[in-house]
Amino acid sequence: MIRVGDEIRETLASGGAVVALETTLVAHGFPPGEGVAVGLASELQVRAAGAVPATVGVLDGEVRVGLTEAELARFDVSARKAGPRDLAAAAVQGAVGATTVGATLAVARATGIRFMATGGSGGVHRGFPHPPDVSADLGELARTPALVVSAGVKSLLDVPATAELLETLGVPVLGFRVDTLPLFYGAAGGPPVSARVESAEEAARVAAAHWELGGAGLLLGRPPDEPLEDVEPLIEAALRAAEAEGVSGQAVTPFVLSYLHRESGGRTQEANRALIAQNARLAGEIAVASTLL
Ligand code: PSU
Ligand code: MN
Repeated sequence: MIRVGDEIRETLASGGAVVALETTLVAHGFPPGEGVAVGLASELQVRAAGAVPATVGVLDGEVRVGLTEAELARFDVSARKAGPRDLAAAAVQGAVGATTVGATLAVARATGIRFMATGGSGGVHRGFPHPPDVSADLGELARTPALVVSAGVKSLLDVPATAELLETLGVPVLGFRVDTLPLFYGAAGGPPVSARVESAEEAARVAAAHWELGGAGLLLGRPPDEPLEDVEPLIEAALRAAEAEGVSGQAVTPFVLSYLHRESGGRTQEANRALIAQNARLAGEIAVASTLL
């Protein structure tokens, strides 16, 4: 069911550094045709740090760990967004399944990968709508022994509620050289982290200790190098538009991201692109640091 690329399998077997990457942001996080470059840039950043990228997606009846460039290009807007619940059906039905953070973590758990990178993790959607919408990313963080490097939780969500739920689930929320959780585009104003770390090596040591204690996932928030601090009014407008158009469930995040990209004149898109690459680089550095402990 799961096919792991040769380089990734060999690296894992020898205790080397591997970083899992998702495909939902490739297929649904950017305008058509632009996600592939973001995915490739993430892979390059992981390699620049000295680690091996493992991009995950469902293709041709298998869960694939490691994709060629041509394979990555098949994760376009027609791909199914695959959360953890969708992996099996997408594979059996031969669909192209673009994996979320949660689904990528599920595959990491099955293959022994301990690190991944994304833009922003999913969480509790705002206003506790009916029906409630809580990303499956949280459930997988609660059970997968892996560290996820992100710019925190996507700020279109209810970030304080997500932080509380992460605490309930026992998921450490680490801040990379910051005391508060980054807000995806923005760096400031998020809830406090449970611990601050100053280096990739310290993050690797905390993760290793957490796993030794029987813990599972950790979320590490790295603020974007060039944050956008004024996106909140646009986010509120985007969420109102989503509601007015009856957009719900898995479609909300892609709808809001594309609304922001359009209405900000591309500024949120550029910020999103840049922070994904920065997170991939740091995840690679932490994966490498963990092999040296
Ligand atoms: N980070 C980004 N862009 C994205 C995502 C993360 O910069 O599109 C995706 C991830 O795949 C994450 C998903 O798992 O958004 C969360 O979606 P939902 O809220 O529907 O669970
Ligand atoms: Mn959801």
